[in-house]
Amino acid sequence: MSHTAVSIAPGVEYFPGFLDRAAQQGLRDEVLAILKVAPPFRPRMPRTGKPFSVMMSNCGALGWVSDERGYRYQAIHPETGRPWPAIPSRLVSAFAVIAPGAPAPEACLINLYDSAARMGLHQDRDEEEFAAPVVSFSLGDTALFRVGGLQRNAPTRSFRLASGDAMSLAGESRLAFHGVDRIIAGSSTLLPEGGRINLTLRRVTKTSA
Ligand code: MD3
Ligand code: FE
Repeated sequence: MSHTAVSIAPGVEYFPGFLDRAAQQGLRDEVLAILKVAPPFRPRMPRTGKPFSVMMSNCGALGWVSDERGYRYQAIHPETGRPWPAIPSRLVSAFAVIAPGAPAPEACLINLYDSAARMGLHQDRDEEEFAAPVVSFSLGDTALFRVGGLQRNAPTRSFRLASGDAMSLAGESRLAFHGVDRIIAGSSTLLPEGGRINLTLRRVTKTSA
C-alpha cells in the first residue's frame, strides 16, 4: 500500500487518509479499551494549575503528564498509579511506515478533544531526544491545526486534520510552534460520542548510537 506525503514545510509531512476506515475503526476500539485501563485525566498548567480544555491519557513505557509541578514524562498514570498500557501494534507498525529507521517510540500521548477543546500554540520540548521524528494520527472530528516556525511570532499555516490523517515532524520542524484552533463538531461519525482523538508517538530518551 502506498501513501501520499504532502510537505507542509521543511520537516512537516502530511499524510491525508493514511488510515482507511477499517483501520480507523480498529484503532478506535483499541484506544477505547486503553481508556478503560488508563482513564482520561485533565492536565493542569504548571504553577497556576489552570486546567487544560483537552483531556489526556497515554500508552507506552512513558506518558506525558502536566500539573502544578510541571510538564514531564512518567511511567505511571497520575491518578491510578498504574503503568501505562502498551502501544497497540498497529500503531507501532504505522509509525514504522511513516518514519522508517526511526528509533522505536516510547510514548504515545492520547489527546481527547470535545467540540470546545483547543490547544494553544506551543513547542514540544519535554523530550531528551529531538533528533527522532514525532508522528501523529487523528481520529474522529476534523481539527483546524496551525503550524508556525521556531519562534512564537513567526507566520503560521493552517490546515485541517481529518480522521485517518497522519503527520510526521522531523528535522528543523521538530521544534516548530503548533496548536489546535478548533474542532469541527459533527464532521466525523467514527467516535460514538463525537469529538476528536489525537495519538502522538514520540521518542523520549536519547538513543545510544
Ligand atoms: C508540529 N497535539 O500533543 S499533533 C501535542 O492535534 C500536540 O492533538 C496536537 O500538539 C493535536 O503536543 C497536534 C501533530 C503535531 C505533533 C507534534 C508537532 C504537530 C507538531 C511538533 C512540531 C510541529
Ligand atoms: Fe504539540
